[in-house]
Amino acid sequence: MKNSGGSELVSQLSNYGVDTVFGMPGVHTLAFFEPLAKSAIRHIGARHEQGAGFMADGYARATGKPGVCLIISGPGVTNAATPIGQAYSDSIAVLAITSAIARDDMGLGRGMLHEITNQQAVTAPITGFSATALTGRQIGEHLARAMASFQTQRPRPAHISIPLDVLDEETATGSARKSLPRRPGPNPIDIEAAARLIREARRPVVLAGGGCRDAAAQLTRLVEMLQSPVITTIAGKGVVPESHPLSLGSTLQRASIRRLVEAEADLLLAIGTEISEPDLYVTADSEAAAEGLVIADPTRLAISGKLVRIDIDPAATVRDYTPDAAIVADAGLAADALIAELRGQPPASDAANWDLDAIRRRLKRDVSPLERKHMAVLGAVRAALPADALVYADMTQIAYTGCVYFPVDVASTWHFPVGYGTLGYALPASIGGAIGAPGRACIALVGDGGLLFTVQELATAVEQKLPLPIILWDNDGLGEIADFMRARNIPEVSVRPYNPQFKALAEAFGCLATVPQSLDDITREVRHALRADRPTVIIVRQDSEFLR
Ligand SMILES: Cc1ncc(C[n+]2csc(CCOP(=O)(O)OP(=O)(O)O)c2C)c(N)n1
Ligand SMILES: [Mg+2]
Repeated sequence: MKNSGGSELVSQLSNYGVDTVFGMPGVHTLAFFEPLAKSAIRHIGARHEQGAGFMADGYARATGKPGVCLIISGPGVTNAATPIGQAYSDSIAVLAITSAIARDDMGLGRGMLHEITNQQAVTAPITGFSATALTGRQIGEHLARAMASFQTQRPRPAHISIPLDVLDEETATGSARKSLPRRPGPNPIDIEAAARLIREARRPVVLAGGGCRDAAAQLTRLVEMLQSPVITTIAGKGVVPESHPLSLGSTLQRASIRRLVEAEADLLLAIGTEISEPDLYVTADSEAAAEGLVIADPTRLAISGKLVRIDIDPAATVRDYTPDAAIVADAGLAADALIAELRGQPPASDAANWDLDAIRRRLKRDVSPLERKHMAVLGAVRAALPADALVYADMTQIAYTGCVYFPVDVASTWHFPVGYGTLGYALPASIGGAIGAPGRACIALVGDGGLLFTVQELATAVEQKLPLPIILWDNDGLGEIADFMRARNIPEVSVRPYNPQFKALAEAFGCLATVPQSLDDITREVRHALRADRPTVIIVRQDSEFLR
């Protein structure tokens, strides 16, 4: 049999260890499916390419391997653009492989089926690279580049377009690069400079971001050596266990922590974080919180102490702030190098310089009545979950509270679409997570507005027989936007949309569905759902009697 472009792709993916792809077939991708059927790679069919992209994202987060989606040209690409954009802002290794119109038709605007005159350009701004394989040989070249970039750099999604004629054309068999390099370590001169500053600090604070996801043990050792409080961004939630005596959790959004970072720390050690805008939305103060207002415009940190930044992405070490020392390296390798450097001459910083218990008490006090409701529900959910459970959360108010107050002790378990902030993430991403890590508890946490963005993927979850609890926070509308409108005295517009009967909807898809009547009920239902042979939609109404 001839080695077509389609066969070449499938055999290369297999050689890189890809065993699962998410997608939606079409006439343009038939050339993928012929070899795929003969391979060991399983194809998980989604109900929309947006779902397939989020599933690939959720799979990548659960497994640490690239998440692959396989979709058609044109509308497949534009439908997948949103999850690709999300993976870009959250640094997730998503590989989108799509067909494209034939080489001879490119750029002419001939009205071919699924035509985009410049498909590669559609995903260029939301990928590390978007490339078109102009020959069969280039399929392997672009794949090698994608795999190497996932493993060595800040992971960004990649998009490889393969023209129809290249998919069908005979091509030589290429080889997958088996020995890919790993992420680079730090320059010793930079480590020395950073260590000098750290030794001089009395009250250093560590801010750890999503770049530390694979460096939990090293980060924890570093923090213990510095005896410094550690705060994480949302993407970094759990990289040091939040129950650790030095952890202040993912709390940068709280005014008291903001003050601590800005004014009380004499050195901020920021590792694997952009210190990006979504992490800087701040609860104004406890009085405003008591009124239910938890929104303040994000402003940059006004750092008064020294700043040391460590990042794999050179741009992130110098952006927005002027660091006193900057290190370009993998977070874990840099932490190890700092520990080794400081061991000879340990720093004088001491956790006793902080009253961490008082800070924690204040964090617990500074919550609005609505956040208290969220916390009660989140506590009931947490009680049903093992420490390593995967939680995929959507853009809903209960998840915003969860970003701060859902206790997380294991890195890479709280997954929230932080940067791009797209609705509809949680359900399909949790499907990808459940498929990637079948032995682990996995849940989705979603609002009534967000669920309707990707609700059709309930069918995928049923088909895959996933024991997936989907906790639906139902407040009859777009609660967050309604609050923003109210805060600006705008009359409510389109924030109280008509909703379906969610229980009937879930059951129509073949899910189990339940409306808990108490917090204990929630815990029980989540436990039950984790043992079921299909997904369970657990509807928690904000106006529930038991949350009054
Ligand atoms: C794709 C997309 N469109 C619009 C928004 C703006 N947005 C952010 S939160 C939100 C409300 C979501 O409603 P729901 O899921 O019910 O959550 P709630 O705020 O009510 O808890 C909207 C519309 C968004 N984040 N993403
Ligand atoms: Mg809502």
